[in-house]
Amino acid sequence: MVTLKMSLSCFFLLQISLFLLFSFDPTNAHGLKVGFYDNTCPKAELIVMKSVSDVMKKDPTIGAPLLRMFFHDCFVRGCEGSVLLELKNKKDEKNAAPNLSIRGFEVIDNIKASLEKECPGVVSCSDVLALVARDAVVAMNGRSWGVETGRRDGRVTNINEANSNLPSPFDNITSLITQFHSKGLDKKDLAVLSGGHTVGIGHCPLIANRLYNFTGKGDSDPNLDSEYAARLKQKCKPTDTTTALEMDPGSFKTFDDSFFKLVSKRRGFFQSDAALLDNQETKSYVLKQTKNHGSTFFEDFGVSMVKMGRIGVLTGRVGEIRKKCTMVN
Ligand code: HEM
Ligand SMILES: *[C@@H]1O[C@H](CO)[C@@H](O)[C@H](O)[C@H]1NC(C)=O
Ligand SMILES: *[C@@H]1O[C@H](CO)[C@@H](O)[C@H](O)[C@H]1NC(C)=O
Ligand SMILES: CC(=O)N[C@H]1CO[C@H](CO)[C@@H](O)[C@@H]1O
Repeated sequence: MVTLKMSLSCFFLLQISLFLLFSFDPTNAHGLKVGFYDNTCPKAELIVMKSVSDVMKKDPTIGAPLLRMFFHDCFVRGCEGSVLLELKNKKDEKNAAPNLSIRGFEVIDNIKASLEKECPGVVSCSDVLALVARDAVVAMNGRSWGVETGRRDGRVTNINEANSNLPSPFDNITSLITQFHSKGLDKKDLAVLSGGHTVGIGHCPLIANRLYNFTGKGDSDPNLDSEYAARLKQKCKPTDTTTALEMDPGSFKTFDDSFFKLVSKRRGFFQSDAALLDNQETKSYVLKQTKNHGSTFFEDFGVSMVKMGRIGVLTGRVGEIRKKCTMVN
């Protein structure tokens, strides 16, 4: 009897300590939730949404880089705001080659300043990026989703990590799948999130090889529709390093599903877009989105963005709530 009692209480003690262990786990991604600031800063999401909608009225092309910024943040060290940090020696993510063309940092800084006025020290820069990405999509006519918040900001940024963690537009499908997998994202997420290229622009040097010298014999990429290649060649001369083209010509400011129609017609802009046709699963996703009533892209995008938003997050007591997004406290 005594032993039974003892083992029972041992059992409960174990349960309690396990419970404490898990509830104090500082790196638990499940610390994220939709509406994290409902009590601590009830107007936070409203302020972000209003600011994004205001800047996009002035410059509708700013939505695309704002969406891209969240992707770059999450893939390097996780979604912890490191993409925003600036180092005096410039060895930060902002100065890494893949970041060359990211714009809109001042938008984030201004939103953060408004949030600090409303509720000082409460809303993290990494959460601002997550909310801004959603609101930018909505402002470009995309569909909304519930953004999980509760991230805290990291204290480290490193130029080399950006160079090695961000996928390249020259990557093949095997490499893309591996890179997404290493971030906890599957083939469907890869296909879905690539759909982000339905908005925005890309620079000529990133497609010059596809147009002029694909295998080093002065040829073009056989996976690029030749009519489309001819049109791109008129706009991108071989040595042009400055011109940028619409990745989804005609609707590059609208978050629609035409990315998938383009890819299916061998008109994907980058090799990495075209590569989606080289795997059975990503290809069938692309083709499914081109059917009039079969498109699930808009709801899928929100689901995959939430998943991406969980990569390497800091929650609980780790990290900090930065006062200014460009520097650690
Ligand atoms: C699959 C791997 C990906 C690769 C290799 C890739 C690569 C690139 C490159 C090279 C550019 C053009 C940069 C320039 O020339 O200015 C670009 C632009 C862009 N990317 Fe991606 N990207 C990928 C995934 C994503 C994801 C997951 C998103 C968001 C969900 C995204 C959103 C964007 C947007 C919106 C732009 C346009 C930016 C602008 O207009 O300034 N990309 N991407
Ligand atoms: C894909 O790219 C990787 C890394 O660049 C390379 O090692 C691999 O051989 C490529 N695979 C194919 C099928 O081209
Ligand atoms: C094409 O690539 C080959 C091999 O890299 C190089 O020798 C040649 O100069 C390139 N041609 C042009 C026109 O850039
Ligand atoms: C926005 C931004 O900071 N872009 C920088 C990206 O990196 C290059 C150097 O590789 C800088 O010149 C840009 O200013």
